[in-house]
Amino acid sequence: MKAAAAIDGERLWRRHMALAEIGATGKGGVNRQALGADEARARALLAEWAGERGYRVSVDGISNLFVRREGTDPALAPVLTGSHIDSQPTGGRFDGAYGVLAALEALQALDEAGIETARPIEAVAWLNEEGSRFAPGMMGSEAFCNLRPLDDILAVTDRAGVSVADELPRALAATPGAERREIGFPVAAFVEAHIEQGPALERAGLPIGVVTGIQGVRRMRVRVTGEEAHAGTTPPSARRDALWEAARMIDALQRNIHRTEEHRFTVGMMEIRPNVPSVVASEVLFSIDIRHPDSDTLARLEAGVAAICRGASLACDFESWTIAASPSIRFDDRVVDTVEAAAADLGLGHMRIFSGAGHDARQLSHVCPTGMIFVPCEGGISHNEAENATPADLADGARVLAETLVRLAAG
Ligand code: HGY
Ligand code: MN
Ligand code: MN
Repeated sequence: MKAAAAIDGERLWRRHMALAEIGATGKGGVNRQALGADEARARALLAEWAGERGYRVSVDGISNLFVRREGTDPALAPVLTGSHIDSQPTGGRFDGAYGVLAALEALQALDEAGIETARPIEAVAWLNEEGSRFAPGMMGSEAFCNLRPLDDILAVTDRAGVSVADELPRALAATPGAERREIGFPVAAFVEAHIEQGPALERAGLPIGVVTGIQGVRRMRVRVTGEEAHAGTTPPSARRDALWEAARMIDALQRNIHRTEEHRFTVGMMEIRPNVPSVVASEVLFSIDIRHPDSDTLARLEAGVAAICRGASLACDFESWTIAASPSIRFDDRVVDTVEAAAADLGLGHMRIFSGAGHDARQLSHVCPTGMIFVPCEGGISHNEAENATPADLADGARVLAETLVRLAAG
C-alpha cells in the first residue's frame, strides 16, 4: 500500500485548480475545447509538471500526449492510465481532467514511495474525447486503437469549416520538448479514473466505483429541408417550414424513444438556416444522442428514427444518418477485479457500477484489458459548470489508481 500512502491529496487538488484556470468560465466551469488555444496551454502545463519529475513526454501524430515513467524492463508493453483534458463548452473542472491528473499523481506517488515496476507506466491525455467542436469525439483514442481512419478524423470540420488537420499543428507545437511517436503501440492494460457523472456513489455514500463497463451509444444527425419564404406574405398552405417540422420530429422522437428511465434521448445541437426572424427556415440540422445499456434495444431505437421523422414530416424533405455507433461493452475481469481488490485492501467503500457516460476506456477495451475507477461528484452533476468533487474523494480514487497500477505493472 506504499504507493497509495504516498498520494498527496493537497498536490492533486492544487493541480486541479491550476488546470481549471485554463479556459475558466465565469460560472466556475471550464470551456477548454479540443485543439483550441486554451487546450494548448493545458498541454504545456502538463508537460511542465512531467518535466519537473524527469518523465519522458511524447505526442503521437493525432496529438495524444503521453508521460512515461520507466519500468525495470523498458521493453515490456506499458500500462496506460489517463483520460482527456478537453471539455464541453460549459464543462466542469473535473470531467477528464481528474483522470489525467490522478494519473500524474500516481506516477509521482510511485516515485516518492520508491516503487519500481517491471512495466513502464504512461499517463495519457487523449485528444478530443468530448466531440463538442469536432464531432464525433473520442478522436485520440479511436485513432490510437485504429477504430477510425486517421484521414476521416483529420477531415472533420467545425461549424466555421475549420478542420482537425488545420488545428492539429497548434496542439503539436504546444509541447515543443515532447518526442514524436507513432499512433498506436502495444499496451498491457489501461485504467481510467473519472468522476461518475451520475448520483449513484453519492447516494450510496461510497467513495469508489468499480466500473464494469459502458453503455452503448448512437450519435446521429437529421437534416430537414424546406424552403425560405416571407414571414408576412406566405400562407400556411404554401410553406415548407423546416424549423416547425424539425420541432414536430423532435417531439415525436422524444415521445417514442424516452420510454423508460433507462432510455436516454438527447437533441443538444441545432443549426438553422437562414436563422432570422422574418424568413421561414429552409434548413435545420439537429443532433441525436441515444444511449441504452442493452445493445439490441439501442440498435432498434436507431433503426426507428427515420420512420418517426417521416411520420412527423409534412411538406419538407429530410435525411437521417449515424456518425458514431458503439454497443454496450463490459471491461476485462482481470482489471475490474484488480481495481476492486485495491479498493478493498485500502479499506475504501466501493461498489460495482456500469457507466452511463462514454469514456476513452471504451476504445481502449478493444486493444487491451481495460477498467475504470469512479469517484463521486456532487449531485451527479456534470457537463455543467457547477460540476464539483471533494479533495478527499479525488485523493481516494488516486490511491486506488496507484495501487491498481502497481499490481498491473508488476509484469
Ligand atoms: O458523451 C459522453 O458520454 C462523454 O462524456 N463525452
Ligand atoms: Mn469525460
Ligand atoms: Mn464529458
